[in-house]
Amino acid sequence: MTMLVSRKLFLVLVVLSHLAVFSAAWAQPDLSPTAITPSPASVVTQHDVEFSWTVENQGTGEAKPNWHDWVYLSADDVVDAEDILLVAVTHTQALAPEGDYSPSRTVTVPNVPAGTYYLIVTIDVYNYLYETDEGNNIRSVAIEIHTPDLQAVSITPSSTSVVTQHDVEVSWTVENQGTGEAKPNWHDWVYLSADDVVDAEDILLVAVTHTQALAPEGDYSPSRTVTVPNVPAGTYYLIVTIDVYNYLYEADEANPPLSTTIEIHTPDLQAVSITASPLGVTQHDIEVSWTVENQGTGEAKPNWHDWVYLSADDVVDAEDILLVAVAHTQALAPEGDYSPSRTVTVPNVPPGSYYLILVTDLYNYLYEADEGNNLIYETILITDVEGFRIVAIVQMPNGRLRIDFTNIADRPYQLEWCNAMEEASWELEPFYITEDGVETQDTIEGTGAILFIYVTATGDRCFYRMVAQ
Ligand SMILES: [Ca+2]
Ligand SMILES: [Ca+2]
Ligand SMILES: [Ca+2]
Ligand SMILES: [Ca+2]
Repeated sequence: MTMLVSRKLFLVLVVLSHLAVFSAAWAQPDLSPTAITPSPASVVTQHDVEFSWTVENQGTGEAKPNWHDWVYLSADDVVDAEDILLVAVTHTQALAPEGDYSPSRTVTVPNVPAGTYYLIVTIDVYNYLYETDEGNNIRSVAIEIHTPDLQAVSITPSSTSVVTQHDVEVSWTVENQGTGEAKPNWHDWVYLSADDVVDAEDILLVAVTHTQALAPEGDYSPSRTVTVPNVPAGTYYLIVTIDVYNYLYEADEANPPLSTTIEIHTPDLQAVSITASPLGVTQHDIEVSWTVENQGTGEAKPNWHDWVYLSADDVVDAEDILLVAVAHTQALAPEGDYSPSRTVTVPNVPPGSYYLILVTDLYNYLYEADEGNNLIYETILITDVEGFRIVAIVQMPNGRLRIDFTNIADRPYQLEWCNAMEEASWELEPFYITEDGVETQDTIEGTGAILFIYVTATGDRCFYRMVAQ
């Protein structure tokens, strides 16, 4: 009896268990996306957006991994080849009937023109899962995408007439004329150009990195002080280019660089003259004066230096002797000039003809319209005492020697002359000064210890000297 009951029960259990296996074999999953929550629904290119989607297993069977969810950005609500894959998620965990999952992902909004787009979630894209309903695996939601559009609207120098090596302040204004926030970083560059087009010859004046976002309709107006580069005088262009590296995706990338003209002037120092006594005596002082003029169109900005050399030729080189160095610390306006004078001692050089050379801006601190007119020279005859005592030197024509005999012992004197246009050789003038007076064919006047000797000669570069032996 017990055995029979047990056998019947066993059969029932076997049948039931087969039914269960049979019914389990027919239970299928059915995944379906039920929600997409973009946040916010209005987004901006290049900005991050976080969104999530919910998938439910609406079937009666467990969804067995793996399957894949893909999320597209699409211009319409249908997935096609033009769409952009934003997210691909592989599911490796089973999902029981009535179970769900809601992954969340942060993606960067792709560079697409502003407009209405769709986020499309597709479930089990490879169709690994056999589902009771394969037609409910796609869900889409509209999303508004905005883009920024930077546009330079003005560029203004502090002065439209500037001078090389001088400072100028450059200001410019940029507006975001797009519908989305401009996300940093981007770069503004300002060039100096010979024309209104940026090319390899242009000089970069300013580079500004923007690290702050700029909202739609927002603007900014940086200004920078720059030094006008060393370029020939003329009309130039200041050009501002925005987002030079094109880091920003914009509604209009063709916004042309903005430019404005600027007049650039340059100074031009010219060595105009150098003047000194045409005769110098070693170890004796002479006065040297010179004139420098700014013949350029721009102010010469200090500092620069004038150097006066004594040279055996008309070229400045290492052998020359620096007589004077003057630093100029004041600006010199166009058409302005200056004429310094200095007393210098003639160095101990062999007698002969020399050159006094003036070089202005020798170190070339100043950028000038003409760098080749900075040198001028004058010849000078240099003599030495050679055991004689120089009593006086006078330049002809018609000079006058004023001689104070009180300081000269009673000894022979000679009056000599030379023509500095030729050689520094002294000729004996055919007259002598003695205790009895002066014998000369020229006129001599004087009383007491002071004697004036008037001499006449031709040529403006003849010299007389009175020497005592
Ligand atoms: Ca489905
Ligand atoms: Ca851009
Ligand atoms: Ca010059
Ligand atoms: Ca110069």
